[in-house]
Amino acid sequence: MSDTSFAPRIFSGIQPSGGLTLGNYLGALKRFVQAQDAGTDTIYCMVDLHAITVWQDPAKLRHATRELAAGFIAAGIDPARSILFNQSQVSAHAELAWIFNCVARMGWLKRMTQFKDKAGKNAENASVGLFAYPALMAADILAYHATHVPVGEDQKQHLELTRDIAAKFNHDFGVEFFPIVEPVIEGAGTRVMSLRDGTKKMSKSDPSDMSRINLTDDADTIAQKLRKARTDPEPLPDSLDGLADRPEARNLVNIYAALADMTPDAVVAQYAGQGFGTFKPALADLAVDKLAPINAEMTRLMQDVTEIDRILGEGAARANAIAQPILDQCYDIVGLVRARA
Ligand code: AQP
Repeated sequence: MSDTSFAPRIFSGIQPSGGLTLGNYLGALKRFVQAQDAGTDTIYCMVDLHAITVWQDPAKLRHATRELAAGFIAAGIDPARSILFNQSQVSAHAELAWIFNCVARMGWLKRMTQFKDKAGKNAENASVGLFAYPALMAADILAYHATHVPVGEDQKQHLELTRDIAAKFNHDFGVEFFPIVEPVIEGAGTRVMSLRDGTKKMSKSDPSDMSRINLTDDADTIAQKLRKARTDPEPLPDSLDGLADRPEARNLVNIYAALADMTPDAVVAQYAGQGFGTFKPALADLAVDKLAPINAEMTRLMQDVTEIDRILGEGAARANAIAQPILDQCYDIVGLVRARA
C-alpha cells in the first residue's frame, strides 16, 4: 500500500563508484526510464556522497559522475522531464542525513547486511560514513517526500530502514511529515548475478572485470564475457523449476528476459532443450543489440563534459527548489531556530 496522503513521486540514485554495469542498467536505469515515460514525477541522482564512503580517487570520481550522467541520458532519461543531478550539489541531502543520524538507532544500522558485506572482517577500519550510509539514503528519498523508489533487490533492506526512520521521526514529533515509501522491486532484472559466480550479485566494484558487463564494453567484449560466463553442461529445461539448483543458468535466462522484455518462463519455453552453445550467442546478440546504442551515445555525450555539468547544475537547482523548503519545515519541527528571512 502506498502512502496516499502524498502525491506520487519517484526518487532513485546510483553511485558513481565505477562504471555502470548491466546489473545497474536492468535493475535500475531501464526501470527509471519506464517510470519517466509513464509520466510520473521522477527525480534521479548520482549519489556521489555515497560513493566516498569508500576511498575514491578524486579525478576518477569526477569522471565516473559525468559518465554516469551520460549513461542516464543515453539510456533514455530526459533531463527536461526528469530531474537529473549529483547529490553533493544539493546540501539538503547531507543536512537531512544528520537529522536522521539522530533518529536512526545503532541497532538498526548494525543489522544492515550491505555494511557487513562491504566492511567485511575489517569493520573497525571502515569509515563512519559507510556505517551511516542508510541514513543518508533515507535523506535522499525523504528530502523530496518521494513515495516510490525503484531499486534492485539488494537495496530492499535499506528501504525498510527508510520507512522505519520516517515512521520514528513522525512518531517522535507527533507529525505526519515524511511519507512511508514503497520500494518498487519488479521484473526479471532486479538481481543480476556475477557472470563468474551465480550466487554473487553483479557489481561495479568486483575485482574481476569478467564478472560483469559494463555499459562501456564494446560488442566483442560483451560477446566474449557472455561466452565465458560460467554455466553447466545441461541443456535448458522446459520450465523454470528445472533451474532451481542452477544459479548461473538461471541468471543468464533472467538477463535474457529483462533485456527482451519477456518473462523468464517465456525464455525457457523458447529455448527448452537447447544447450548454452546456442543460448549464449543468442544472448550476446540481444545484449549487443540493446547496449550498443547506449554505449555509442555515452561516448558521444562524454565528448562535451561542460554540457553534462550544465545539465547537472540545472537539475540541482530544480532539486534544491523542492528539497530546501522540506528541510526548512523539518528543522522547524525539530525545534531548530531559523532566524534568517
Ligand atoms: N546486480 C544487480 N542487479 C540488479 N540491480 C542492481 N543494482 C546494483 N547492482 C545490481 C541496482 O543499481 C542501483 C544502483 O546501485 P548503487 O550504485 O547505488 O550501488 P550498489 O547496489 O552497491 O551497486 P554496485 O554495482 O554493487 O556498486 P558497488 O560495487 O560500488 O557497491 C540500485 O538500485 C541497485 O539495487
